[in-house]
Amino acid sequence: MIERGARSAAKRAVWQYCAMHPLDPLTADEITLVAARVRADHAPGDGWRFASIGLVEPTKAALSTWEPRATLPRYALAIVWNRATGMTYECLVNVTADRLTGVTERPGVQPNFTVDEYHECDTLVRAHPDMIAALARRGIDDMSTVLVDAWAYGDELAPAAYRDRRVAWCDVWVRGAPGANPYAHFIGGLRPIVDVNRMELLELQDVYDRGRPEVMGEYAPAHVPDQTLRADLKPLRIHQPEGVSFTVDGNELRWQRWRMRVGFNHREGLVLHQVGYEDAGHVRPIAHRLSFAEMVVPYRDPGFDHAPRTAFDVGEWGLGVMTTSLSLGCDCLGEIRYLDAVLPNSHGEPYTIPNAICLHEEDNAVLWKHVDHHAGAEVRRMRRLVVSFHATVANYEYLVYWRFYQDGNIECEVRATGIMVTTALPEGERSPHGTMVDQRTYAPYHQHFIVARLDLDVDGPDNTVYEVESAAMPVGDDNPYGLGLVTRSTPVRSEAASARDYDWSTQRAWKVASASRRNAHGDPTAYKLVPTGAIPTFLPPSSPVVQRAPVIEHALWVTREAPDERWPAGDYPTQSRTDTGITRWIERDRPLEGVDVVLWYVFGIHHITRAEDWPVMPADTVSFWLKPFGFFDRNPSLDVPPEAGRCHTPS
Ligand SMILES: [Cu+2]
Repeated sequence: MIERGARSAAKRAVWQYCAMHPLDPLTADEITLVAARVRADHAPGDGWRFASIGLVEPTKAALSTWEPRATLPRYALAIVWNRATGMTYECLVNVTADRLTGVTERPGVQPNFTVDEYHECDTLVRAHPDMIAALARRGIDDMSTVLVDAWAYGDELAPAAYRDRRVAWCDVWVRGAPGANPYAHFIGGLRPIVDVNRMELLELQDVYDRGRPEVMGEYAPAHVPDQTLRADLKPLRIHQPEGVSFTVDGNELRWQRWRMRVGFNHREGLVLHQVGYEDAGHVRPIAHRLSFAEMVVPYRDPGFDHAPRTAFDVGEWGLGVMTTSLSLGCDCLGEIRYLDAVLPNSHGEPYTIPNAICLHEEDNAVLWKHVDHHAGAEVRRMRRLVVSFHATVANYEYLVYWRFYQDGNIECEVRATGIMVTTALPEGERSPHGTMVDQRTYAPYHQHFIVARLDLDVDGPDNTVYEVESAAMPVGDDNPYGLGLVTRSTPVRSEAASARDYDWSTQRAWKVASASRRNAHGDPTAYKLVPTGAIPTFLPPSSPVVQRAPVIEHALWVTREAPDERWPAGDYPTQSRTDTGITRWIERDRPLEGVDVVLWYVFGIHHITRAEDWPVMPADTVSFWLKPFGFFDRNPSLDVPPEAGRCHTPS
């Protein structure tokens, strides 16, 4: 039997289809319908949790035949597990027909952790007598000031006795005062280990007590002692008196010549679909899908407190799940349009994240300019469209900005901010693995690897990726001064050769070229991936994190597009031991020339911690670019008009 409330949700869901695009995220009614169907036909009772419910996106072939106001069957994938047995199931639901069409058992995996488990774990540990006693020995007796942060293990780093369980290890933090920052005071040497299926404390590791140093780890003005806020900032306001220059129709976004669809899911957060640029009356495709498919954050400190600390923020938790609401004038400035996001909790019930995605325009100084001594100056202001979202992952924030420019450039920027993990040291000691940031306190070094999944379709799906490099010509009769510079372009012919590294000495980049279309100058139309932000791993191949996520070992991977190849560190990186993602896929060595390719670009922040990053980090910024490279015949922003009455000298 299906619940009564779910029946009306099902009816509403069906009525919505006519107005929907096949790539639109699942609605609250659809999530309710899917959860009810899965509960009715497969996962009854309270002993089950939903790890996720997400849209199964239609294939490109299906999308190419779709017409507005027609209906493509909507499918959703619900990942559930039985807490009693620990078994995970993938349930495929035909949402349009309200039918469970398939169930796949996935033994030996752990699905992503859920927010419900995070909160239940915190509540459990704080109420446990062993924990209360351990903290009392450290002089902490007000458990309302304590915060317990659950982290997922890599299999090899979990205690052997617990590896077949769903197990979390926890950080313990304490606020200096009610309402103050919990991440100011790390209780080192104390690690609760929890079976989150049974919600049972398995073990409380208690290996040292260094007391609590007198740190100033507060950032909110109410808790920062003896601080006077600056008084010399005059208001800076952005006004667009005639409104914004973009339109939002459902999830379709149009701005200047750009077209795209905005999507969202629990794992990747923001997803951009069908990104194209209108040129001479036709929308030319550039990307079918852009998203972040994984983040891997290994801490580079082998000590007790940090050895298991390698976060897979996309696969273990989900950037969508961690997405926080944005507020006007704080997160985004100016004339803003927001989109809400809808996700399920671990009971399959939908909830809304209001203002999850921000859409706005920004002025970005000069687009192009020339001053002619006779004709005067021509200047154009650069404007960009920004699609952004923010994720709060416990102590850390990731701010993600996709920016679209009038000259065809796409910039993807990530800002890391929030609060670093810190650890107390014995008096007079320093750690070789971190930077001193406060009294006998250091912040361990760590790295943030982000894997962007870039399903580019440059003038259609049939593309070839070229590694492009610069080289100096040898000195000779035709190059007497050694000035000759040439470029070379080498196709990435197949997946076996697709793991590529950045090379500063050749200014290496990668060009994604159409196999069929050429520009007016005879060159293939292309976009170039400009590999800023690539970082090396400094990890031996034997390291557990490399075993789990070898994707981080190279800056670029290229694969043949396959709808089921979405997660480069595997579908289930939680408690994983080895890679089931990208290194498995490329074993097939599929040819890559003139086919539908996906680029996996690995970039990030090599975070050698600074004193200035404490107690709250000024945003650290990293980005990469996708730039048209012969995609247009000339500067496509020649037609950007001057600002009214300015920036232009009439002749
Ligand atoms: Cu960092």
